[in-house]
Amino acid sequence: MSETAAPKKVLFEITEDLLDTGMRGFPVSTVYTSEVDPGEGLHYVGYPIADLADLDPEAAIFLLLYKKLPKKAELSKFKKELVKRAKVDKRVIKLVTQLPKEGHPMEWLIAGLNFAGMLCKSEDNNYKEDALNVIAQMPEIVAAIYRTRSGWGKPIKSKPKLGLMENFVQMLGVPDADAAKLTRLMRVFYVLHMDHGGGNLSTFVGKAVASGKSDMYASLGAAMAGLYGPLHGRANQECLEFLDACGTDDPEKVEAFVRAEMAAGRSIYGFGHAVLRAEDPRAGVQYELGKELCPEDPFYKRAVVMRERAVKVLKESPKVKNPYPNVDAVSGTLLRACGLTDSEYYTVLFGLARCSGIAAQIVDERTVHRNGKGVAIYRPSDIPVNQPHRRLKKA
Ligand code: NMX
Ligand code: MLT
Repeated sequence: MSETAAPKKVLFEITEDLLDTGMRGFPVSTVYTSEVDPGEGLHYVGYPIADLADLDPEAAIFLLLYKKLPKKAELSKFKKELVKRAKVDKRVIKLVTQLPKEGHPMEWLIAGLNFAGMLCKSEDNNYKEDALNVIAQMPEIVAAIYRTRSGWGKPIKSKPKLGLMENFVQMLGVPDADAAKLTRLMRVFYVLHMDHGGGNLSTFVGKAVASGKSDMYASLGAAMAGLYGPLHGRANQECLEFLDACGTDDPEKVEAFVRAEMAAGRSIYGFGHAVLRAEDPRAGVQYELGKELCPEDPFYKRAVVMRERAVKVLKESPKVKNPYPNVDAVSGTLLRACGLTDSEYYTVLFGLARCSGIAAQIVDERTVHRNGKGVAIYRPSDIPVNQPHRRLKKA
């Protein structure tokens, strides 16, 4: 260091006990799209998520991409931009509809993103172009996966002018569902699930892959492999199965069920968080939405009891740092009540929304950070231990 250079501020001290904790709390980068405050939860560009829940999904995408809420004319222009880009190469749809049924829908989504990359990505690895394209294309890809696997019939023609989630719901064509209710839910679900700071597993993975200058589609495919895990995005599927297994909304029985799950060493899905230390506001918004959409639904009643009793039981465990509901505590319940009864697809719906936030963060990291040069290739270090055959060369 030269004599005049100011000493660098120490942000965080890495002590030995923090190794192998999954980098819990290590600041590794800066992020412009969102923040997760341990007490107050998620904010998009400074706005509390609960205040944004009823926003048009397109306006929320605009917010994450351009860091401001769109004015009326800007939103209308942006919607047209997405409509123009909502073209999926027919071969992508054909390929995703031929995948093996044994695969999980998330495996299909990952394959779908990779197929779309092969056939739709920009020639010059333009992250911004590809971000807009993939955000506009994903509803059609996900709807095709959903319909094909569910045996509901051939993919339905896309009508992007309807709006991102309105079109998605019409392309799903869920038999016997109340389309208005499902659309209301999917609009809120999309906005809530788009982004969660830069440190969640899927976002971290997506940005890491993009830092090696892999393209947007491949980076999002990798990110979705991260989301697939039951401790991350697949907790919404696990949580519905958990409520199903619970089988009651009797508070004493729910509590006994949670205790038995804990005693068996199983996770209490939909509860806990690596950063949050209070109830996730995204859960709060969904519990409220349940009062409007499905107050008498048996799973909803169970989830409401769980909100109190699971917290009570988890609070008794000294190792659990956050006993409160997270984003997955009730999302599957609402999806089920609105006609999407197969929980296997819930993580794909999470991914549909999350890709837009990850894409926005990748655009920032690749084109804005370090004065436009982009964040350097991710390359943390580790400490070698128990490697007995290691011989240091003497100088
Ligand atoms: N059920 C059972 N055990 C838990 C729970 C829970 N809900 N939450 C934390 N623990 C355990 C955790 O496994 C760890 O045990 P050990 O020391 O034996 O490894 C201990 O308590 C301390 O964990 P924390 O520091 O409180 O939480 P951590 O940051 O490690 O993990 C989660 C965060 C979210 C992975 C964890 O709370 C969890 O497994 N929750 C259930 C799964 C879930 O709902 N995931 C969704 C998260 C949101 N998302 O969509 O990504
Ligand atoms: C998320 O939305 O990604 C989850 O809450 C997990 C996280 O932030 O670690």
